[in-house]
Amino acid sequence: MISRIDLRGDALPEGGALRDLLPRAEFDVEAALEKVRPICEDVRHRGTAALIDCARRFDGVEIERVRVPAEALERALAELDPAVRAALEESIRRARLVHREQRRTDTTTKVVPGGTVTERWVPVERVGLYVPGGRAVYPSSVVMNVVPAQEAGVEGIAISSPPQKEFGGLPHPTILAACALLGVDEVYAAGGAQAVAMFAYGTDECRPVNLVTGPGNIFVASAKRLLKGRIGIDAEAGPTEIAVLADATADARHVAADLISQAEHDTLAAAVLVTDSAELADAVEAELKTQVAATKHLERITEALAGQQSAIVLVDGLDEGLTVVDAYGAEHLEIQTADATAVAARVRNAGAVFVGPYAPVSLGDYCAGSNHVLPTGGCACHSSGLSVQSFLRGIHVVDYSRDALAEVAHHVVTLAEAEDLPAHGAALKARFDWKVPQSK
Ligand code: HSO
Ligand code: ZN
Repeated sequence: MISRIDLRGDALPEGGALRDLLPRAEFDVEAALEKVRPICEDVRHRGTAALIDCARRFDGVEIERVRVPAEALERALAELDPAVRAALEESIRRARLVHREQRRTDTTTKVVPGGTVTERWVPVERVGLYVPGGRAVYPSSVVMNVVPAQEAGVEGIAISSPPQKEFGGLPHPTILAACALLGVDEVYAAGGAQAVAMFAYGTDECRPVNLVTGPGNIFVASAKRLLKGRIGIDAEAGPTEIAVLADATADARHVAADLISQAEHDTLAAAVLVTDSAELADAVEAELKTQVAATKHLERITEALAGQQSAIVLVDGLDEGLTVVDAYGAEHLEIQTADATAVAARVRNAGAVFVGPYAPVSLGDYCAGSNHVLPTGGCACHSSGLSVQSFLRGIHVVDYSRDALAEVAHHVVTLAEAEDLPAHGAALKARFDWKVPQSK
């Protein structure tokens, strides 16, 4: 049901070699580019007409317009199950608490008397947030994209989610209700690569955006790669991952339930247990068998756990366990060990860390206050999840007086000459009667 990788005994290989031993899903974004390119070109040239054709071709539904009318948003909110509304409201409230604290204040550094550099944090003007549809209907992802954008002060927020045949060509009603709850009224029924192209190039209905964020399938990731530069992107999100670092003190029932929880997303989802306890490994495997049998999405979960991307990794001790989880760089990492807080503090690479027995990944998916749009595929080694920071740019504002410039002019001229760029130096000399001021 789940494979084992036994790293006990010999010393662990270094960095890249260790990473190659660890399981990972194949997610070939490059290979999808050839399919995605003509779709994006079509949207670029034919706009809404192309999106309507895509809806017919990929979503099996006839639509007349892509923009979701205001009445549909209002209706979805009015018809939203009150318990779901209350849960979404709590999710939003907690996410706001955390993301509000991430706001940056401008800083001004006095480099010399009369010479300052200010870093001014300015929100991106207009963003397009992608929310998957189809098998994955995630109103929680609306929350996780919109809240940081709003807290960053973004003024133009547009959301796109695939049109659903079942709902007359509109995105899923719970997604529409979540948009309405968050006060987002610009919503489009477009999915996949075509949605990213709509955001990048704009159409008669949708003005182009500066930045596209949010998870999606391989075609969304591929379109992001193709259009990056014209638009900013957060990440090329791949299938979701959970790694659990556990020792003999962990409860096998919890560990198994958490591995299954993320395997539920996708047949390519990764569930990895890293442990120094062979007894725990056996107990978790036994638990997986019983618990999986009782799940609703049995086939998907079974395939994800049996896939090459999932495994139980046996290590000699917690230090080695930490080396392994750092090499893996999981999207989500749970620490289920004695003194979990201290162990968690030593983690270097993870999208988000969940500490101890009462912080399962599912909590973070919905209601911890943390963000659930996180780096996958090992990108946690160099990138962070979505935050207020994702929607801001830090602009350096340079302000020097004549005296402050005179003081450093000779260094600028020297460096300009060293780079064979004398016109750079001349720009300074022009301000001082074509002479380099002598330093005091
Ligand atoms: N675990 C997913 C997010 C999610 N889970 C949405 C449930 N709904 C990726 O972090
Ligand atoms: Zn999840």
